[in-house]
Amino acid sequence: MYKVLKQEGRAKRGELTTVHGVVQTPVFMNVGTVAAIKGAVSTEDLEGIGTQIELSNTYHLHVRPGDEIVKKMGGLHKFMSWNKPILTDSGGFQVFSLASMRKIREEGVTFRSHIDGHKIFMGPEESMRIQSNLASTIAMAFDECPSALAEKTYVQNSVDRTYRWLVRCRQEMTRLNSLEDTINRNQMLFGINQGAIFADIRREHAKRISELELDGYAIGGLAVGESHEEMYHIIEETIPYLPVDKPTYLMGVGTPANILEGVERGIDFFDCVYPSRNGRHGHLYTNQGKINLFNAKYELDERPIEEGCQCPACRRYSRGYIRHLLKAKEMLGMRLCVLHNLYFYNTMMTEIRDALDAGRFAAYKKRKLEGMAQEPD
Ligand code: PRF
Ligand code: ZN
Repeated sequence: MYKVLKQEGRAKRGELTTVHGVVQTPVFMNVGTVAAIKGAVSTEDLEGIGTQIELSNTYHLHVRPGDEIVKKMGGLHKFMSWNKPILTDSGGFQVFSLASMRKIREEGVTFRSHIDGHKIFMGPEESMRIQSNLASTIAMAFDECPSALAEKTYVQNSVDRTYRWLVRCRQEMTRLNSLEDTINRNQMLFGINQGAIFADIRREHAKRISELELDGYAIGGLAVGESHEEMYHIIEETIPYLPVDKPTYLMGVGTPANILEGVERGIDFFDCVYPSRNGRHGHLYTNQGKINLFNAKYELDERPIEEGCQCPACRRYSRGYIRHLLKAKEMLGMRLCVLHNLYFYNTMMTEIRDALDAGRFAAYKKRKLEGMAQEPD
């Protein structure tokens, strides 16, 4: 059940109640593709930095260790020891971005595993069955994410097929949720809007999927090569045609600035690999802009990554020390950097929710963007 608690323009402050607990939105989902947060971050760490919801991937877990194994281990929550909500992406996007030799037909997609090259078929029913075996809180519909460069007729045909796949997803999910031996019989289903950069296709598709009364709606197919301005424009064109009383999710986005712009346009859920990926490379977010700890100027820097930050890295360690760990390729260096970045994202989301609660999101956004645009010392 989802409730809008407060609105400021199109921006929503919401609350999604699930069988695994309540999610306060807007929220950032910490990405654990293979049921692991890269950078040696444990689920206990996630709890410590205020993570509300974790994201994993159908495709990766199907290939390894196998969704049947996860089911036998009691489902993803028990398997990875995380009792808060988990959203699983459907495999659609990963098949298109990772796997090789894919062939798309009405039934689904045939492709080769990126691990050992064996042939796999995945369609809407397979994706739903895998996600049901994983027993995530929220399952994503199986979609095709067309390239940002695809021609309009290709995109129109693809989106029509993605719609038919969604209807099949919903039917299969209803069936799976009615089975005795399904672990999470309350699994939710989010539909995914597609249409590349064609506003008219996006709008039509948004209207059609809204009629299906799903548990939530994602905007997919963005942040795949188009400009930020184009992405913001497409969100503005699409959101008015999705139900206000359902959560919205902007898939795979993005930078802190992208998130602030997304919230302003009505998005509830975000996920992105940036905080963990950048952290592993010593690129750190601060309210005074990004810093790169590999820079020689931090060698004798006794300050924490960010003054006043309450993350496990900043509470104890200096920039100079963490820089040394990174240069020595010690795992602790990466781990501390990832923890700081995830803490930065989660904290920003708390600030966003507080600002929305207080009816001062616009002012908060302006101040935050100005701070982050600085050149830190
Ligand atoms: N579809 C799915 N997952 C996704 C995307 C999509 O379009 C994107 C696009 N940014 C990220 N993850 N299923
Ligand atoms: Zn910190």
